[in-house]
Amino acid sequence: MRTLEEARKWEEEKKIPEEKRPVFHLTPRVGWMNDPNGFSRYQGKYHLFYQYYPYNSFWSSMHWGHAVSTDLVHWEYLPCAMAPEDEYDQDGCFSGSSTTLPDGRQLLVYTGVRHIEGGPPGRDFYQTQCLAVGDGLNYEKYAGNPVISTEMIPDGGSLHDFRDPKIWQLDDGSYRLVVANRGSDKNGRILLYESADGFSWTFRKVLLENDGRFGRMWECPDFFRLEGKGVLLVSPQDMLPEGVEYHNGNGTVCFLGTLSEDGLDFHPEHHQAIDYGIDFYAPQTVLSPDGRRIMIGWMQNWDACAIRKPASPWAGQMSIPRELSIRDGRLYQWPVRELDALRAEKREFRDIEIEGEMSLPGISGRVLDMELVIRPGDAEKMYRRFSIRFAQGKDYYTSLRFRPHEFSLKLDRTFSGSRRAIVHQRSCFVDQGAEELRLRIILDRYSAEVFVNGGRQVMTATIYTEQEADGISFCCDGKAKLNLVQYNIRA
Ligand code: DQQ
Repeated sequence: MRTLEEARKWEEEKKIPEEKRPVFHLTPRVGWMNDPNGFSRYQGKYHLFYQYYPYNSFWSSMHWGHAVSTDLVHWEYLPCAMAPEDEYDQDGCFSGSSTTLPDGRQLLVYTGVRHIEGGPPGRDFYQTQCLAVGDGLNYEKYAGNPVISTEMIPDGGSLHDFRDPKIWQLDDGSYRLVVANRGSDKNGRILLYESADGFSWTFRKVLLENDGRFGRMWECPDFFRLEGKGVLLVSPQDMLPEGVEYHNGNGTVCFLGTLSEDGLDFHPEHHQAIDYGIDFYAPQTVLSPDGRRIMIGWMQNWDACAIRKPASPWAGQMSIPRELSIRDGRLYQWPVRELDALRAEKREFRDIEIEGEMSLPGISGRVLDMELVIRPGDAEKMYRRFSIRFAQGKDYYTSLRFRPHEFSLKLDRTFSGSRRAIVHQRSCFVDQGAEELRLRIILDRYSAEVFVNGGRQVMTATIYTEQEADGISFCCDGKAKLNLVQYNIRA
């Protein structure tokens, strides 16, 4: 068992050159990162913790890494916040969240994974909910841990799958949290607990149960009100595909529905994927001081981790933080407006006719923000395929292919330089009534995030193509008209 002190010393010594990281996406200080944790505002800054294994670039004994930001696009590393060094969390400080106590201290709530000596292989642990209290830099685990023990799981729920508490404070000063649990039918469900002071908790109700339709176990819930609707975000494991809405394996689901005034009765009316790309999981949200609900996700998928070379000094990235809104009964996402301040060197083209393959002068790069509007170029004869290639070099590219007759948009990183037999393509169906396709593409050295039609859908993928491959080209098998604005991003 390695202590917090050891972790802090280790990360101090291991310096990764800035040019080996993305420019404006957060990566682990060193080693491995997965889920965002404790995404919150504290003492005038955004705090973001993350699932962290500093000693190597693979998932192992989970610590909490820590970073702060004033604008969500520049991050400063703080020392590792927690290590799994206590009896009740010796097998990992798993995901959780954070809030502020009335006395100004920061409260972290997380899942402690407790080892059971001689327990069944692969199941020799219990998961319980634990606390740590701190000043934004140093945290002390609560002497009364765990505060939600396995005895507090209702109706024969699993003692092994009980994790990822998301806490929030009510107007009356009391607290609630939602946490994921595997029910006796093996499916995930979301349990809601209440507390007057953040330390002493009671079970209140099952908020929502998976009827078997959305994978099996659910992970990393988040629950909030947005524009009068209740929103529940969950990340199911073991999903089965449903058209192009949901894909196999670990996915993300957003439920929108009615939420009673007391916030206790949630009735979903709509569900959708949160991200239609390859790499997005376990998102968590924070409320900004100006009232925006901002979501960040782990920009990786468990089944596709092999995309990254095992010898890399860091593995795992966070997505660009995204502002959430509801339109036409759907969740929309848009990059935080703070990113706009990093835009530099504008290049603009209007009404460019794309026929066959072509590139545009000055349009290239791997760290950029690009907005495109694609319209038919020939009223009589609609084109059948329009594609954009980026991160393009002699041998490599990643592409977006739009087939208007099928309303389908495909993100494809097959030729991005990956040597692994993992998923490299994903598609989504775009709005069928629209005359034009609008895309905002954000590239940052090792990733592409594509916001479709004003954020109605988002497709995210990591790409580890050599940085020299910075070409961008367009191809149409008929005629298309293109408006394009490109900015380089300068941090
Ligand atoms: N990752 C954490 C768990 C969570 C899972 C462990 C989701 O708390 O359920 O690193 O990626």
